Amino acid sequence: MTSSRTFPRDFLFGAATAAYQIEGAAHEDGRTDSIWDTFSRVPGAVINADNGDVACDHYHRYRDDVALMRELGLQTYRFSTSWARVQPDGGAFNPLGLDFYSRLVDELIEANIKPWLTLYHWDLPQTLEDQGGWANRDTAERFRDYALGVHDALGDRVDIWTTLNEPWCSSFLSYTAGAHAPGRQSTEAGLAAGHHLLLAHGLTVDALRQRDPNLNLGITLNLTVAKPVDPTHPGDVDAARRIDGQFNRFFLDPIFRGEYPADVLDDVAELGLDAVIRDGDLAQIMQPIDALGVNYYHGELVSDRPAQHPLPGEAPTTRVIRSPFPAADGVFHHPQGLPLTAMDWEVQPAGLTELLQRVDREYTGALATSLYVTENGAAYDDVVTDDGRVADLDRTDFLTAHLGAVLDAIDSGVDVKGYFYWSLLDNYEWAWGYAKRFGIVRVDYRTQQRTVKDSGHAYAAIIRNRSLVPMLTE
Ligand code: GBH
Repeated sequence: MTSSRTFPRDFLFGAATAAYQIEGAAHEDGRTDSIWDTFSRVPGAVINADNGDVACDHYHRYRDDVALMRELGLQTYRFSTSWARVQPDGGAFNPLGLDFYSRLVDELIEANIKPWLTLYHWDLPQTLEDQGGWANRDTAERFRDYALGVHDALGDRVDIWTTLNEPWCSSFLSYTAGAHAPGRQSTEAGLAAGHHLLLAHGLTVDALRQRDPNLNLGITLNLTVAKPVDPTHPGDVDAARRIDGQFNRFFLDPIFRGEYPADVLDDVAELGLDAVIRDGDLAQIMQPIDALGVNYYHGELVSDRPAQHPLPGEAPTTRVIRSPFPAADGVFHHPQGLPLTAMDWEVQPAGLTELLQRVDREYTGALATSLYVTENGAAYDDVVTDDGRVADLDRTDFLTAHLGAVLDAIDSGVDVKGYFYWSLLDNYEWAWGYAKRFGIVRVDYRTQQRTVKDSGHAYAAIIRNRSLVPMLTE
């Protein structure tokens, strides 16, 4: 164990959600369909054909939800705005949609909780998808305009703005694998989407910065740690390189170095990426940013040879899912023998320490870019006891182990400034529908009743004490 289990004075504790996963009110106050409204209705795309029409009904219950956050002692709350609510059909701004976020922000500030805004958590207006979606370059400019409109409404009260949540998911998982909305299955479209998302980020940071130099601007990436099964087998080493290339370096290198990694460009040569990148794009993408959000769930152990007992992969939906990235074909994920969550993801807190150290060393350490863990969490098959408690000790263990991993990174010299548990509430887990629960607060989807789980109480104690020590001795 390391020396201190206490968090730095300015370290922020929070929890995260996303619009489509919690809001519901899918057809209210002028909101139009997003690609998730459409995709959730594609036969076989989502378990139980679940959709976000009602979700956690947060649109109507946000006041109670903010009261819960206050009860938990959260210092910050990461949420996303729904593009189709703010700009139905991607066109004129909708005052009713903006007003919802304005009321939410007021409520948060009133509760002394810092609003952390994400402009895009996967819910593209369907109209824009019909015009080519993220495979169409225009979408990047439309995104900047949307961001400026949200800033007009909230810029006086929100000072931390992140452009995208996990562009890997919005590009390769959504346009190449077809596992997420819009469910397209084109290698070329996935690569184009990846580039246009990065461009959207760069255009938006630039535009918001010009508006107000005092804003804190950033992006959230889903990053991973990839290790070869056998470090002496070149095929395994190359498999780890390819996974690192698509998840991490494809996004980090343009943002922080203004270039795509040469080996990844080689991997995808002849697949049309060159034609999509225009002169000046990389300079536009490489804007100085104030915050890099890291979403970490688990690492990967990979090989060019199949595992004897492979880990289960995607949601068991009935659509055929393709590989997300051309260069990942022929990469096999091997189990590391670690405990599994209900998603069958391995619990690997040490990977978070290693990841934060690596990002600091290779990308952000020398810059004025602060590191935050903007998502980390676990689904478990929670059991409600007779007296109505949710005794989710496994989630409490997950949370304390990962907060410990963050402290390990801090102890080693990495300036990590905050942590958001995913998620505040049980919610719509994309292709898994309502079958997987990540919350520190349970949602009964029949009554919409919220119950703070034991893990939520444990998190509240950690936040109160700003230390893991009570958790180790209690
Ligand atoms: C996050 O995505 C989302 O931001 C959030 O909305 C979601 O609810 C939450 O996590 C929980 O899922 O190696 O091809 O098997 C997490 C995204 C999880 C990205 C697993 C890649 C492995 C893909 N990721 N993952 S693969």
